Parts: sequence; structure tokens; C-alpha cells
Amino acid sequence: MDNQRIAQVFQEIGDILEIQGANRFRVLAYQKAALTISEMGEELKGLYKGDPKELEKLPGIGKDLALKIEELLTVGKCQYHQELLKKFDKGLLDILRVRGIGPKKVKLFFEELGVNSIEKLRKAAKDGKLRELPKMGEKSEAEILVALDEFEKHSERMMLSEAIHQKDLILEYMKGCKDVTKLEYAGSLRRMKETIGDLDILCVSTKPAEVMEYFVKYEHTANVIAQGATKSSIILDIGVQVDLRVIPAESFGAAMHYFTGSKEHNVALRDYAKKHGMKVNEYGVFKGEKMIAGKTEEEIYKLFGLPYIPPVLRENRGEMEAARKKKLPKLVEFEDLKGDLHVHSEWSDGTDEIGEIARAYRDAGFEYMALTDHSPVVAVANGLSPDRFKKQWKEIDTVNEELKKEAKTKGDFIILKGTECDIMPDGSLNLPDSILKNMDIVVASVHSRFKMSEKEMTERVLKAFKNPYVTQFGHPSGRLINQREPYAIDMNKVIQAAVDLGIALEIDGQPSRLDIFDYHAKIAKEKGAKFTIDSDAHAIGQMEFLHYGISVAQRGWLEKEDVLNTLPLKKLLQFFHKRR
Ligand code: DGT
Ligand code: CA
Ligand code: CA
Ligand code: ZN
Repeated sequence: MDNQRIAQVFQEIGDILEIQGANRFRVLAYQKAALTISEMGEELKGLYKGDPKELEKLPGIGKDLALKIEELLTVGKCQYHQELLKKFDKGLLDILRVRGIGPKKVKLFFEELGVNSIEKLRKAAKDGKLRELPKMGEKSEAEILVALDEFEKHSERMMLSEAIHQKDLILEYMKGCKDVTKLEYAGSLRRMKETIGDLDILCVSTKPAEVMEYFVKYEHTANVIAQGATKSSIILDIGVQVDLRVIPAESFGAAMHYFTGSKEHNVALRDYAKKHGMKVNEYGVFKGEKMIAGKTEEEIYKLFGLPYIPPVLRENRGEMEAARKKKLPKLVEFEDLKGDLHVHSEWSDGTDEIGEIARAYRDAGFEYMALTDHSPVVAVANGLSPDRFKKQWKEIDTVNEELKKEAKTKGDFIILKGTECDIMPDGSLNLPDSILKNMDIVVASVHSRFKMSEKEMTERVLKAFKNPYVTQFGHPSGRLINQREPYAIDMNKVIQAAVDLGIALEIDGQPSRLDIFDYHAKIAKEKGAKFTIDSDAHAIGQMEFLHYGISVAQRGWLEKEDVLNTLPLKKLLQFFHKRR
């Protein structure tokens, strides 16, 4: 079981206890543990090593929680959690996620009206039944209806791609406010996290009241939650919250740092400051009463003798220590990429022709791309049969010839022959070796039978790795953000096998995938794994997905040397083909 699932279990226990009115400190203990675990860089599975005492060393994890983690790691579920669930209506947990409804209200609505689902809550509100309850009224009932609309539109965290789009729109709007002299975004989006809770925007102005007035008039505002002197919050019509803060110019760096987070990184920096006899908060760095820095983030780190730590690393996964030792990674950049090794065309489920795709990559400055249309049957109805692949190779050869002729004016570019080949439930690949051996690139992926046991899935993938033609393990976790959980798999074993065999782990940049997970990338890098950053594009415009892949790679501390598609073509193929 991986950290995210363990965190989920603890969060759920905390929520249930809270609704049941349990002791506040018990509730907090579970909620804090859930947060700690979900933000950890290292897998608990690796830390545990058969001894729960190892787990107790973690902040906020005592003996009792350590035993529960052990149970989850070894048995796959936790008895206490199961028992709580048995006696508990799961719909109540959904209701708890509606804005403005805390555990007390969940309890009240359930006990008085039998409301145990979102649908029943909506009906009760529409029928005017909520207003009659103690401490409720017509206004709070109407607010719940608004919150329910938001909930239905946006019950989940936003995908990174959507958050970037919304941020661009609102920043564009705010630029139109003449009283704003400086404007930036912060929060998890600046850290390029894979999903975003809300947007955090900071600005400098000498007329905060005017700025707030302007902000709440944004045309996509559905609801103004708060309009204060220096902070306002709105909910957009798509259900997303945006916080805007006006900051004094001399504190802008300190505020950017504070509101970029993560909370855990901020805590770590605060502790570090304390050890140096200083204090740091959202206004600046202080020695006694005297403010000694705060205008820029750089000067804050510098004051502590630290190099600038980029936002993507600020997750308290060892970045403070690395900074202190001057061992921060030199992160891989988009400009380092020389090609894309996972691209689909109209031959399978993509939309464009081979020649168009290749020329688009070439004109964008790349040197190579691998065409990796699907293997037959399992993934998509129009996967390619061995015969169709043979036809496709002819077309690839033809286009490569044309590209050669254009090289003088347009530069060298080559299309590699490849496939995204399904790993069948029994671990075999669904193309014969006689076909695979003609491929430069074979991305092996799981697209079916996701619900195997961890043991079966791990064996399935490891068996596929034995095929010497496999070059990459495609989207290793199999999750789809907000749609499908990762399949159960022993990622430590998979990573080790990939390292041993020289198979690359893919970072799939599709916005709903962002897969392998950033923290697995970090662990794998430490073990010596190699990666490819791919777009998994199904249309030419999706070349852009490489940028999201880069942000995952950066959050996983990857450097240029870790990423194979930063290599010139010859070196790349040398690496991939040494197993043949
Ligand atoms: P999100 O919106 O859930 O994706 O995540 P963030 O990281 O954007 O979190 P958010 O919007 O609640 O707050 C923005 C930043 O403000 C956060 O990353 C760190 C800082 N912050 C918020 N609350 C606290 C706090 O209680 N303590 C500390 N040290 N920092 C905080
Ligand atoms: Ca946020
Ligand atoms: Ca926020
Ligand atoms: Zn795939």
C-alpha cells in the first residue's frame, strides 16, 4: 500500500471521528498524520522494514498510529477503520466536503432529517427544511444550495492544466486594474503540484480597497466569500476559489515565500531561522524587532546562507538540507529535451498524419520523435495489427526520406519506429518479438485488468520487463487524476527491476496522468533509474504536455542526466538497445 492510500485511510478515520464528536485531539492526530504521510518524499513501505519503531520516528506518529500503518502495510487494511466504516454512512463524508458544512452540521442534518447523502441534502434545502433547524435560517439554507452547486461542479481538486488556464485568465484581468503595481501567483500552482486546491494571487498596491472592489467584479465570479481590507476570496463559476492578497512592497518576497508554501517547507525554514536567532513570517525576516529582509525571496534565502530553492522543490523532502550542503539538483528544463518518445497518430487513436506530426516537432526545434501507436485490441479498438505496423513502417520510411531532403533548410529530424504495447494480464506483450525487434522504441503499458492484487500486478509487469525489446514502462501508476486510482503495484520492486534491466520509467505528461508520481521519481532517481519525459500526445497541439512532464520531473528532483530524451539520438538508442 502506498503513502497516498494510507493517508486517505487516516483522513477518513479523522473525518468520521469528527462527525461522531470524538475528542478533538484524537481527531487532530489522525488529520495531522494524514497530511504528514501524503506529503512525505519516502514511501512508508521502505521505511518500515518490519519494525514499527522506525515509523514512530516520524513527526506526529506515535505508537498507536505506527501499529496502524504496519497493519495497512502488511494486511492491506486497518481493522479499526473497517469497523468505523461498518457503522457509518459514507454519504456523510461527502456532505462534510461541501463548503461551509462542518461536522456539527453534518450531525445535525442527519439526526434531525436523516440527511445522509448529497441528494438528500439538496432536497432538504430545496424543500425549506434546513431553515427550521436550530442556528439555521433562510440565509444559511440558501448558502448551502449555492455551496452544493459549487460542490457538484467542482468536487475535486483542479488538474494542473486547468489551474494554469484559470490563473492566466484572472491575471490577465487583474492586469487591467490601474491600482495594481505588482502581480504574481503563489500557492501549490507555483510549486507546479499535480492538482491544485485553490488559486493564490498576491499584489502590491497603495489602494487595496480599490483593488478588492475590482477583483470581486471579475466576470466569472459566482460568489464573493470574503471582501476584506487586504484579503478577498471569490468562487468562480466553475467552482474554483481564488484568494487575492494585497501586500506591502517591502514584504512582497516574504509573502511570496509564505504563500507559495508548502506549509511543511515554511515550517522547516522557520525552524532554520530560529536556530540562527531570527524570525521569519509573511512580512519578512526579523532580528528582534528589526526587519532585515523581505523584499525578495532570494534575499531571504541568502540571509540564511542558502541558495535559492525553486518552488517545485519546496515540499520538505530534503531540500533544506540539500541547500545547506550546496547540493540542490540542477533541474532538467524543457529546453534540454531533444525529442518525444510517446506519440500517437491517426494510425491508432491519434488525429494527425505522420508527416504533419513530424514536421511540427521538427519546426519546434526537436531532433527526433518516436511514433508509438497502440498495439492491437486491448487499449483501443483501432490498435495496429502486425500487418498494419509493417505498412506504417513503409510510410515512416517515406516521410523520413522526405525529411532528409528538407534537412538542408529545416534541420535534421528523424521519426523512430515504435509502439505503445499492451502488457497482457499474464505479463506477455501483445505483439510478437518478430514485430517488436524492428521497433526502435517499445513503451510497455498496462491498459486492462487494473484490479489485480498487488502481487499479481507486480509479477505481470516484471514479466513484461524481461522482454528485451521493451525500452520504457509507460505511465507506471496507471492513475487518471480525479477518475481512476493507481492500480496496486509494488513500485519499489518495479523501480529496482527497471534500474537493473536498463528500462526507463516514463513521465507521462498528459494532464490527467502526470505519471510516474513525482515522489516515486525522486526515489527512483536515488536508486539510479533513468526516465523519459513524454507527451503521450494524440494530436499535434498536445506536444505542450511535455511542459507538464517537465514539472513532474522537476518536482522529482530530476536533472538532465536522468532523462534519456535529452540525449542525442545515437546515445539514446545505444542505451535502449544494449539489451538486444
Ligand atoms: P492547495 O491550494 O490545497 O493546492 O495548496 P496550497 O499549498 O496552495 O495551500 P493554500 O492555498 O491553503 O495556502 C497557500 C500557502 O500558504 C501554503 O502553501 C502555505 C501557506 N500557508 C497556509 N496556511 C498556512 C499555515 O497554517 N502555516 C504555514 N506555515 N503556512 C501556511
Ligand atoms: Ca492554493
Ligand atoms: Ca488559498
Ligand atoms: Zn497508454
